[in-house]
Amino acid sequence: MATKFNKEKFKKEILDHVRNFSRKTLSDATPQELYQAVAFATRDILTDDWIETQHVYNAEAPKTLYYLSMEFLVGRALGNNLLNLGIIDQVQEVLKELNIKIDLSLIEDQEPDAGLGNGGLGRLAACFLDSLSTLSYPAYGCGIRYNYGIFKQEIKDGYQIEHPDDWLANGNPWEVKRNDNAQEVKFGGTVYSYCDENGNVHYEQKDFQSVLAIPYDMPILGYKNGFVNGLRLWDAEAPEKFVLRFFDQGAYEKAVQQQTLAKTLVEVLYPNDNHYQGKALRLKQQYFFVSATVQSAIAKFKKSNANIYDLPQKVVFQMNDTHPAIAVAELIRILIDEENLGWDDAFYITTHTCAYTNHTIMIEALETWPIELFKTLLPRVYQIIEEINRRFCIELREVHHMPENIIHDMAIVCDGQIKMAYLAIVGSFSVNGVAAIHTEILKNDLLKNFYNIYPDKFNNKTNGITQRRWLGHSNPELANLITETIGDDWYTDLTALKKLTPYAQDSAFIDAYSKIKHNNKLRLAKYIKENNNIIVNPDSIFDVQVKRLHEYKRQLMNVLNILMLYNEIKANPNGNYVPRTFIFGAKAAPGYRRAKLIIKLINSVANLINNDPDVKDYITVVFIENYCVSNAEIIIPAANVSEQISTASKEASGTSNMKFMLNGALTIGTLDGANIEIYEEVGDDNIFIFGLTCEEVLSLYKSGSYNPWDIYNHDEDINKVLKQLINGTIIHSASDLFIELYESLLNRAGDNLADPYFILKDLRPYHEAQAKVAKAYLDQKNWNKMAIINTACSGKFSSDRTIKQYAEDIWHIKPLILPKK
Ligand code: 26Q
Repeated sequence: MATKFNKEKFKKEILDHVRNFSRKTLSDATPQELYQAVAFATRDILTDDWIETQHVYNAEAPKTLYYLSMEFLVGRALGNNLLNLGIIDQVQEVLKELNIKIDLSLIEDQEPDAGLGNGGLGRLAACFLDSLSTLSYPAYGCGIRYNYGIFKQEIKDGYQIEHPDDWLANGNPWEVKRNDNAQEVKFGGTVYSYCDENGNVHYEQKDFQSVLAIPYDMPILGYKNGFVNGLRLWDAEAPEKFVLRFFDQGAYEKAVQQQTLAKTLVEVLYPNDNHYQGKALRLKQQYFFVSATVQSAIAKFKKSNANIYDLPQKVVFQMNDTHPAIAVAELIRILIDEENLGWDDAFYITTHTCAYTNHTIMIEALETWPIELFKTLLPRVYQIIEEINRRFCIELREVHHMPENIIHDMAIVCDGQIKMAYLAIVGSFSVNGVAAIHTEILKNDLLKNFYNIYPDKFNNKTNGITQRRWLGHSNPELANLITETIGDDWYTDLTALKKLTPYAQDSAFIDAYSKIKHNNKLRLAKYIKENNNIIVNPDSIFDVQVKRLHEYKRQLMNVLNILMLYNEIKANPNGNYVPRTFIFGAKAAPGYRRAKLIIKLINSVANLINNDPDVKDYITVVFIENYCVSNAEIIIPAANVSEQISTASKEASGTSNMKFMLNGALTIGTLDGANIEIYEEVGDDNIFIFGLTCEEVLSLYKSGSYNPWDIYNHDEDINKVLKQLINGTIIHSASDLFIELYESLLNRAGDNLADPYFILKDLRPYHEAQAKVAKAYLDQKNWNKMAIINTACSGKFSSDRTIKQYAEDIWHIKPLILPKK
């Protein structure tokens, strides 16, 4: 059912677009103008598929998933769309025949990333959309059309500087505005209740401010199946713009307020990752897109269904973390206030329609909102949350016979705060974690009280990634080699990679595989030369840690190990060392001071090492600016070593670990998140595991018996490195710059434990594991075998597998069959 490609039509569209939109001939068009032209021509092709998919939707009215997420970190669309349409070669021919001199990949580089997410959670949502369409499941992604996505990072004098990400500056060729589906969302005001003649109580919100939610749909294509779902991103507009013309003071003021609200609402993505900040605007954003989505889902449902009680058979809302958890209360509100249902029916329908995914056990990431703020902003929704809580506490007392102290701990509304995770659990029929160990920690630790009363709600869905983008698109040479060797089934069934296992013993295959890795390293070396002006040795180990900067991810431990290595070489400059390039990429939340200081430390250590003639042949340190989806596509295929070194229990799953594995990097990692499942797939011989286990970490927290000074006093090498943080070794002129980091590793401060992430505790085992990595790399043939085994064993980590599990176990949705063309 692959889309028909009409070469002459495609050519004409490119020429017409350049002519009509840029008033130019092709030879004068800039690369950006060429991108726009190719994107519009491509959009024209997929539009027919999109319309057709919509027709089937309308005819069949299948059960539909609404994936609610504050973040969709999609990245670029052009290359991915060409891949999924199966027309890359044809488009390349067209460019050639049109005498266009620049490469398709350079045209693709003109597209700004759709960076509407921070990291793992947002990228997971994007991979899920790709899998949903490839598997033909009826689904919408629902989120916010931020005017500014995740900030652009510049490194200046070693420090992170943030710049706004004006991703819509040149327009967005992929989106379609849908005025006909606009929704009104109401904020503030007062709730009045009145009794009708039958004695039923009704509620009405008055004196509110309203915002118009306008959807923009972006097409999400399945892989060569003609299936197109929509990513629906809501923009905000002020209603009744005309009111501004009136002189009535009250109306004028209100109109201005509404304008301001609409303008600020969707302005920018909050750049926090795994850290909660209780800002009123964030809560407004959450309610805005959730209310618009729930309203439009119900309106659509009612078009083809007469009975509102059938909602759970036709609609499922998956809440991506607690950020959209307000959906629970909003759905109850609509069912009661607008559909005139009683509480019990509204609650039953809601708790059979909503499902919740937890992505973190980090206490500082758990969302709670002050009652006062909530009540002022969303008075009716607050009443409903209070009522959910009141009834829940009664259930705990009367049905589950819970003691009062436990009821207090489990209450949704308590001590002036609303706990969104508890609201999500009580309001959902499914609660899932994102890797096996993470789900176990939820059940036995963080959410154990809830697990005790609702054991059947809890389930695991180990994360996955889409092989279309993370191998097919980002590593085309390896994709081709694999297809030549075992066929192309892997595009839609990643477990087919298992067939590569025997080729790990095949010299010709090993050579071809390692040649491709080398080419990918050259491609990254070129990127680094252009962006950092650093020349890296492509024969050195490319050792990569790319992810958000967070203390629990322990980039600091990586740096301390580099300093230990540096000291070893300085002490014995004539020794034999395996050359290594340490590559970092990481954005820090703009308000996270310590994370930003760690970026400065990495850059300062890079400066020290890259300019030291004693060591620069053995170690190079590179910090790649502005880590994002599009440079991840260059970085990951070039890696030999994948750094997955979080404090055990802290990384819910991780997903870059899977991307690296797929592309043949060996993991050095802790037994945390999905690393454990990677370990199970590849076995002991093909991974470097070190450090504390989850159990050990959790029991050290409980006993409080960890004292980093023991390590400081007994391990000379670690002692030396710590002193170097504060004695001017790293920056001669500013020896006190990193005192904060030194202190955080050794001394407690207020509520903060000393070395809360066990960096010093795991540093020696990490250093030893790194020595094993170096030794293993010397045997290139065996290293390549291990790399091939990693690729061959990565089948489990396709988001296709994850999505099938969600669809079958939680959502109960079925693939839609499109008519044959
Ligand atoms: C919350 C409130 C206010 C402002 C921001 C936030 C906020 C935003 C983003 C809180 C958390 C996040 C992101 C969390 C996240 O990315 N978690 C990651 O999810 C991945 C997908 O499941 C996992 O693989 C990672 O382990 C997990 O860290």
